[in-house]
Amino acid sequence: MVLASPKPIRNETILPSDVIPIVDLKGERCEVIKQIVKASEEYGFFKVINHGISDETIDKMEEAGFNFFAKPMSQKKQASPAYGCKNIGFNGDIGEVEYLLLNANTSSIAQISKTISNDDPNFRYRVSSYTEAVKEVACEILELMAEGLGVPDTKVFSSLIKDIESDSVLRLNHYPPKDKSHSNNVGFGEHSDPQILTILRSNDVSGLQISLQHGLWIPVNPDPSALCVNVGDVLEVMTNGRFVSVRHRAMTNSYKTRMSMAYFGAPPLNASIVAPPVLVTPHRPSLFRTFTWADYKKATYSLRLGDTRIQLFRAN
Ligand code: GA4
Repeated sequence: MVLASPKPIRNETILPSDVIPIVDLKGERCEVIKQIVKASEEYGFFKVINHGISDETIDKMEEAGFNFFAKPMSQKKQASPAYGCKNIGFNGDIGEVEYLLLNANTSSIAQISKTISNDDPNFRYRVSSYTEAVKEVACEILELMAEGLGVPDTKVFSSLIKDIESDSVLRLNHYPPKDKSHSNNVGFGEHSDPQILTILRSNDVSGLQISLQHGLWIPVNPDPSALCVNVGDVLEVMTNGRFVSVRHRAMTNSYKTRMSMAYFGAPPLNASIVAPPVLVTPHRPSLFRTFTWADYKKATYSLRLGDTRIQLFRAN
């Protein structure tokens, strides 16, 4: 068996993975808040353990995902546009990945394509149980973040993803192994997530890497019992640049299939994206102009995966 060690591509440096903060959500509250704020400022990324989502909820979601991806291609394609293979977005980005991209608000889950749910009658239930549970964790973390930043309304971030109109999505990414001779070992290329907060769970296969600066990559050790949390562009804006939206990518490996399940917590389309007043001071004036999530989403889809769209919304 060949073990997955991240391959440096071009002149990139791979740093050790043990620098990634791990936050025990059942730990002492003040300590948890401090660790989350520090990790979000320094890396925009951390892992959480003791998150409270049951193994059953996770395993059933994962099983439903594996069952779906095991179907013949002709059948999977019937679930398009929720299903996609290799094509990422609409502007020519390609990766060694196939995926299901599902709208994560309750009414949309009820409408998940018949192609998927006719074959697997439990699919909708599994998606809604997993999504509800992961949304709770996202809200808990966002409220701890707000408290740690001294924002009086600690629900200022979480209320956006709790809103019934929230534009959150759930993405299952399936990365089959690629042998070493394969020219491209990038599963999902370098990018930042546009939304507020991403919560990602993967099976025990490596592949995820985060970037500190261009060319400095840290592999994230897989831990199926932990959740990876990353700050998205909207949270960088809403913290007036205190938290950083981390760039990351997923590599394929040559020995085992990787599957990740990512929940992207997003605001409703018409929500205004603006930092709470306490985070805008004469010393730290607003770095960004006010815009809506619809404006940001439109810019996101007009650009390539690796583009840094947040710059377009900087204040002058
Ligand atoms: C990256 C994060 C999420 O997976 C996603 C992706 C979206 C897509 O696959 O449709 C995007 C990508 C992601 C950012 C730039 C645009 C949009 C593909 C792409 C080229 C669902 C999202 O919200 O943004």
